[in-house]
Amino acid sequence: MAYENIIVETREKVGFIQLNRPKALNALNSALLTELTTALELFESNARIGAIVITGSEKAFAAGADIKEMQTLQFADAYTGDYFSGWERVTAIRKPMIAAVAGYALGGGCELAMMCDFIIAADTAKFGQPEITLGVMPGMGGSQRLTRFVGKSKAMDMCLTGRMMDANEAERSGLVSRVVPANELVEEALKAAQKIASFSLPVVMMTKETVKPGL
Ligand code: CO8
Repeated sequence: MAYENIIVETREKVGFIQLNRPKALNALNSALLTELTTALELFESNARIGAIVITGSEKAFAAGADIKEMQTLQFADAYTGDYFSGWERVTAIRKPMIAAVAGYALGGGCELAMMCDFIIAADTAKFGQPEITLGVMPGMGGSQRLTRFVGKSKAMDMCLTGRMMDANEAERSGLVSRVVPANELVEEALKAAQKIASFSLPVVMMTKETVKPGL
């Protein structure tokens, strides 16, 4: 498949996906979602791949669901058409996914990072659920995931004020597993993914499967 909104590469035993809509700060539109789920499912079915890294650009992992695509959407159409259901294909992936986040991870961008199994953040990362400032609410499970990861008080603070959390606060809060210098982000994420991919694939997959119900 020819991808227009993401870059897909194989690095040894790791599937590498870079979101690539730089002019829109990697805003997540339907075309990007279709490409992302296709690439993930191809890595899932490729026996040589043991782990997956998803990253964005230096400025933005993803600045959210695509506001321009959503702005004409009527509530009834979004609801009956199950507008966000495609994201369940991301959470259905059974191989480990690492989000390597630099810059903005906002709204749906923060949610995509949280759908991954862990987040490695650059020291430039900024996380937030600013939906409330647009008159909408987190729509892809983010309000529940964020609460499970950072606790009620901080999740309420983030979702109700729309403020951003920097990388250090995100690490203190348990949202990210580690913070690294921005220029080492992709290398560190790939290193972690290669390590995972060096282990027994069935055991890696079973480990992910058994950790998930605890979330
Ligand atoms: N969607 C579409 N385009 C975007 C988005 C986005 N989420 N974010 C940025 N862009 C575009 C801008 O429109 C701009 O394009 P153009 O040059 O054509 O005008 C380009 O990216 C660059 O953006 P800025 O000029 O704004 O860049 P700055 O560096 O000045 O600011 C920010 C960066 C702070 C990230 C700023 O762009 C911003 O605040 N973006 C919006 C962030 C946001 O609100 N995200 C949440 C979106 S809603 C969501 O994710 C889930 C909604 C669930 C709804 C459920 C109801 C159905």
